[in-house]
Amino acid sequence: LLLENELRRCIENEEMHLHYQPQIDLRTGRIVGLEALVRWQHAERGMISPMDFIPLAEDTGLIEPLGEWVLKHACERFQAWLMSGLNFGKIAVNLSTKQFRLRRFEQTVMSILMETRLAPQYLELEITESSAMENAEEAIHMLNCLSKLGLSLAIDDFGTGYSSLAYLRRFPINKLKIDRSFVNDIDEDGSDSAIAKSIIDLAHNLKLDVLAEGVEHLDQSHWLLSKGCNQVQGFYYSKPLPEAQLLALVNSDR
Ligand code: G
Ligand code: G
Ligand code: MN
Ligand code: NA
Repeated sequence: LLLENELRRCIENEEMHLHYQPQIDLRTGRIVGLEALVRWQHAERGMISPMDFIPLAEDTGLIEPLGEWVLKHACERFQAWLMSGLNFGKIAVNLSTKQFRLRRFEQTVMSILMETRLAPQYLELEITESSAMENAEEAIHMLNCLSKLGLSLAIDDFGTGYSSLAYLRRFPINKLKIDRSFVNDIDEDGSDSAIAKSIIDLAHNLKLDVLAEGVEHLDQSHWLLSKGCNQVQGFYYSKPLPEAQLLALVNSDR
């Protein structure tokens, strides 16, 4: 309860932060997107992981204001960067299961896009595979509403859920993100690499982009490139960074 009250207060006082992790096009080596990841820097407890407070927020209804704050802040920052001549491609925002199922959620997204003046093609929303497959008919409806706004949709943590391929084909999505558990030992030719290869092929057959998460070594990138993976994200390229460090990184590149 204590933590719940503090979470409420922190959302109200905007004591949350976003970090941004670059997404890289494997062929060109260029940044083509940023994933926004929320951080809660607690005065006494230190950094609290979203893995701990997102479930809390979902159980207490705080996911609605928290999710809106994240989305609005991400769109606002991205638009500010565009105005200053910095184009990172897209800003990807994670949606929790409950948040994505909120009634009229697409209206919330539309209002935030209008308020922040961000053109929808710069926004990508990520929903996890398990959240998409839970009540898939309803998910298809929601995804269609979101897709009509002109934004992109990605399926996160792909490979860890139980996808029905028949549903997957009906989702108006643009990208599959291979869960990082399959990327760890990818260059060792075991079952993980077989799964990763299957996801890459599946994505291409469905005419989707495919991004591998959790890339920590150059060898993994080489393997992924050789199998036709489009994009990568991971500590090898950059960990999630606060805005100042992100801007320092791109400035040092120029
Ligand atoms: O960034 P980190 O590895 O600590 O993230 C842990 C988990 O929290 C990941 O599964 C990530 O998708 C999730 N997460 C991070 N930021 C957000 C957010 O803004 N909204 C939701 N729903 N999940 C997030
Ligand atoms: O579930 P989702 O894919 O949104 O989770 C993203 C989380 O993965 C972030 O919290 C981020 O800190 C973490 N992450 C990003 N890159 C790497 C990586 O290369 N290795 C590991 N172990 N974690 C990563
Ligand atoms: Mn994600
Ligand atoms: Na993931």
